[in-house]
Amino acid sequence: MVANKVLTLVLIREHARVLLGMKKRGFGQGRWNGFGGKVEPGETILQGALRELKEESELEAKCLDEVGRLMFEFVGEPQLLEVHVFTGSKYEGVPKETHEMRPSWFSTDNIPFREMWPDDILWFPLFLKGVKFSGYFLFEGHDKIIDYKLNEVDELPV
Ligand code: 6U4
Repeated sequence: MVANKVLTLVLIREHARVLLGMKKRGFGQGRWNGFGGKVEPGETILQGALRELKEESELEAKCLDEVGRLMFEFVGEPQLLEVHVFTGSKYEGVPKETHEMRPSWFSTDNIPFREMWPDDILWFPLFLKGVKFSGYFLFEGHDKIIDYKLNEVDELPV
C-alpha cells in the first residue's frame, strides 16, 4: 500500500467571479488552476491550504471551508492524489503574480475549461452551486479521463 499524496486546492470566490491562477511550472503547468499544493509535515490540511494560497497569490484568506474531496489515479502510478478543495470569499491583499502562478478573475459563466484539468468541467458545476462533492478520476496521461465517479455529498469523507 502506498500512502496517498495529500494536496490542497483553493478557489477564492467573490460574487459571480472565481480567482484562478495560470500555473507557470510544475504539475499542471499551462493550465488555469486553483491555488494549492502538497501539505507539509507538521501542518494541518487547512494550514497547508492557507500557506499555498499565500505563497502562490499573496492573498491571506480570512476563512476557508472545505467543500470537495477529489481522488486522482494515473494509470501506471501507484500513488493516488487526494485533493482537498477549499473555498472562501473573505481575504486580505490583492492577487499578485508569483513565480508559480499568474492570477486572474473569471466570471462564473466564463470559466476557461478548455485550459484547465479535464476533470474541472465535471465538478465545477457542483462547486458553483455551493454544494459539497466527492469524486474519483482515473487518468491516462494528463489529458484523458478513462473512468470517474462524482457525487454531491452531505459530508466529506474523513
Ligand atoms: P511543488 O511542491 O510546488 O513543487 P507542484 O508540482 O507545483 O509542486 P503541487 O503538487 O504543489 O504541484 O500541486 C498540484 C496542484 O494541482 C494542487 O493544488 C492540486 C492541483 N491538482 C492536481 N490534479 C488536479 C486536477 N486533476 N484537477 C484540478 N487540480 C488538480 O483542478
